[in-house]
Amino acid sequence: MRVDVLTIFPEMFAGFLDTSMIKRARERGHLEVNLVDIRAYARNKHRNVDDYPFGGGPGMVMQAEPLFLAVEALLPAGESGRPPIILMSPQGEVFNQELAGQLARQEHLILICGHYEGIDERVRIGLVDRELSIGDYILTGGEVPAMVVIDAVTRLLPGVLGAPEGAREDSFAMGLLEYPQYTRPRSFRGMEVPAVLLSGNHEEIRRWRRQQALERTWRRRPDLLAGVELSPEDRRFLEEITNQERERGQG
Ligand code: 9D3
Repeated sequence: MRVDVLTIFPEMFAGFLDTSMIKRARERGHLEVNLVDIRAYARNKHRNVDDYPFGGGPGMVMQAEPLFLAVEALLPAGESGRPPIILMSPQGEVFNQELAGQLARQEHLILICGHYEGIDERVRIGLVDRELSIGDYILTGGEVPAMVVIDAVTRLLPGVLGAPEGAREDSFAMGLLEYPQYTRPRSFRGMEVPAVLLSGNHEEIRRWRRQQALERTWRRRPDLLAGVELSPEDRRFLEEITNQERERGQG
């Protein structure tokens, strides 16, 4: 997959692109990230790409023209089909795992990182196909959100992760929070590894992990349970803990 990133801060991406899974995916040819400095398409000699808002008001607005020129330079005439042009924006649809899966099927993406107080509306009207937010909090710009999207999409590209992880996500465990994990030593500062994990009884271990994942999800993220397929055994277990909780509440 190729991802073009339009930004006025390309240097923000250096550490991200040269570390861990993203670095490996690039080295192995699964991912190509092309950083485009929007200022290279500024008309004025100071390379400004923002201006005052028509109608007045605080702050500066990112101009339309440099973004149009930058995108047009990426799309040589005659190339069949046009990649999705995505604006990272607090007003966008909230990015999630399903959207990551959709984007991972594309051969080419263009991500635009906004800055300043806003972007000239004609970028939305005449250039952008969709807008993505990464959640309801205010950041200083679209660069970190673009890295979030690239990270989540890259690990879904064929060949990027080893088979075990891919298989794990297809499994019934998908959609629940993770069960507690332990490694050596068996005893650490008075905290013991649960005996079931040392028992060697794989059916018991599987059941314990499933129940821990169910209970954790029920307590912390009950909204996720709606999207999970529950076995009759799962339902019995969840009923048991809701009953216990009710008794505790009354007692
Ligand atoms: C202070 C200006 N804000 C008015 C209430 C609007 C605003 C403009 C630009 C707020 C944040 C930003 C910069 N953020 C992004 O470009 C951004 C973002 C985010 O802030 N949160 C979650 N997802 C995203 S995607 C892009």
